Amino acid sequence: MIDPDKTSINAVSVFIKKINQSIATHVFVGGSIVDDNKTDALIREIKRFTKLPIVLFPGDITQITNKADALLFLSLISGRNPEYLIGKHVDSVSKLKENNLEVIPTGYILIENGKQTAVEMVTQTKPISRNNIEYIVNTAKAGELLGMKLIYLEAGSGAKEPVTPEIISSVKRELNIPLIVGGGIRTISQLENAYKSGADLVVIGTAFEEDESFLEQLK
Ligand code: 1GP
Repeated sequence: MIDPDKTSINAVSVFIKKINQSIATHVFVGGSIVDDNKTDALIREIKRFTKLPIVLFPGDITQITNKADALLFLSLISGRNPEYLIGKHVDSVSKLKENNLEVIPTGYILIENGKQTAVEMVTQTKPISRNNIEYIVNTAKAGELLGMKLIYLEAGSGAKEPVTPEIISSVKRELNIPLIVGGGIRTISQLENAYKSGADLVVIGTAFEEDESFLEQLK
């Protein structure tokens, strides 16, 4: 995952070449707080260097751009803020009608990780306690029953602790749709644990921002 607010356009070519040589299968682009138009310019540059699919992970409507291939249409189903459950989605429709993005309805579930995250601050919602596994599972299942095509378990960018293997395996056992896991994954063993527990896709952002050589370990 690349956060347009933390990535300089000049650094894209070198970084994307490392991504191409790694096991990465998709490039996610997005962030909780991003200046207008940065996403569009960044994706244009990324596309010059890779054929991997570019998937928008937007914190806001301004980040929607037809330069990407797909959009995670995120509904924050762990929270109870109507704006992030359906409001922003309604507001984005005219923009979505103008372009050919593949829109993927995604149940986005924020799980408490030991410190407050940007998602929590921006959306003014509380994460679900990591100890309340039954509630996390039921939230994910409710998302599936509502017709969502993906569930994303999020500990939050830069999380102290990633989503635990127990949470991932409990959710995966009940789901018939793919499961994405992200937030706070900084080591190969955390990455392997997430996949072994049942994640279909694991998202990494901060670890690459802090140390690009981590990407070189993922060949
Ligand atoms: C954030 O899940 C992603 O939305 C990635 O988190 O930046 O902690 O890797 P990190």
